[in-house]
Amino acid sequence: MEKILKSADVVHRYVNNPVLSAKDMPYPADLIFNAGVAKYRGEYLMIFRNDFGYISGSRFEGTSLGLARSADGVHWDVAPEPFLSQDQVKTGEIKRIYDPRLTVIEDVLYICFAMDTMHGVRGGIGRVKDDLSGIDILSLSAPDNRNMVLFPEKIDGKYVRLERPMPVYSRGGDRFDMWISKSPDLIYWGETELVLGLESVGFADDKIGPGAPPVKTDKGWLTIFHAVDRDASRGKNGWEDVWQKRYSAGILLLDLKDPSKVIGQYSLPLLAPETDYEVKEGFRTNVIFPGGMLLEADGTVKIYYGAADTVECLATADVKELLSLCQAVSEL
Ligand code: BMA
Repeated sequence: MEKILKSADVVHRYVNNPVLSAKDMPYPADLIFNAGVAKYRGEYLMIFRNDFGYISGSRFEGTSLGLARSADGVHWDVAPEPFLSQDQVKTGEIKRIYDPRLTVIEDVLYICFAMDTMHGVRGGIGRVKDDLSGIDILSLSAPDNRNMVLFPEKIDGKYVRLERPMPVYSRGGDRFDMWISKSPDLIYWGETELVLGLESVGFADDKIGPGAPPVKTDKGWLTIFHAVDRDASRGKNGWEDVWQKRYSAGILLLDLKDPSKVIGQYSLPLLAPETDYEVKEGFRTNVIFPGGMLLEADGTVKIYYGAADTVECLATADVKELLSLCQAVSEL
């Protein structure tokens, strides 16, 4: 029997979702999803994933990253050319770059991304060029690791990232957790520690991973993550022959001074797939994949997420209500 998951009442999906989809694209596009979003120099910027040229099954001609700009974080203008085209990225070794996340630190815009290579998945961090014409890669992890997100400021003099290594042999199959690492320069990473194990998320039994860059509040770092449960009875779902996973979003609070410490966690999903564009329509149904979270001056939190690996969506919540969902860990 399918376990029913529901979104928290405090979250409101934007009524005109999706905020971006293939029909908004001035160049070939099939799936527009899993975007990173930041407020940068007076506007909202979004860098999104575009899988284009559908062939069959889960095969596409390529993946590029696109750029969109907005004055309100809701309505987006797409740049006429891709931000990073497949041709700019692809080499004999590198297959594609995808699932971008954006963080501004000291007025510099950084991008985290996943990179598929012939020898495994690498998590990358790059500096976005001032004129938004591309990126300079600063570091690439050893395989397999992805879903990196950078905190928006240095903590104790060091850059900090959340990440999701994929230790296939020692954990057995998909059983992946959320980790944290620190760096003096965004190049050398260490002091790695576990933040949250899969077993600490009641609505996941497959894997978890960082979602959007954490948002600073006076109570702690508000942190959204994705959580995956698997059900063998799901079978055919979406465009693929078999798709058994479901992706939801969870929320927790990390200690301001020591973000390796979870100080609060909501035990149920914050967002679970429910609407037609999350559950029924699209390439891989039952997917909510958060990649952006922004706190506005009036306390509204904007949450950006890919839905069904097909479109980019927006949901909002009040920061105080999100904080009150994150009960102290000791009370769970
Ligand atoms: C993950 C990544 C994401 C994707 C998700 C659901 O493993 O590939 O890009 O959104 O699966 O298909």
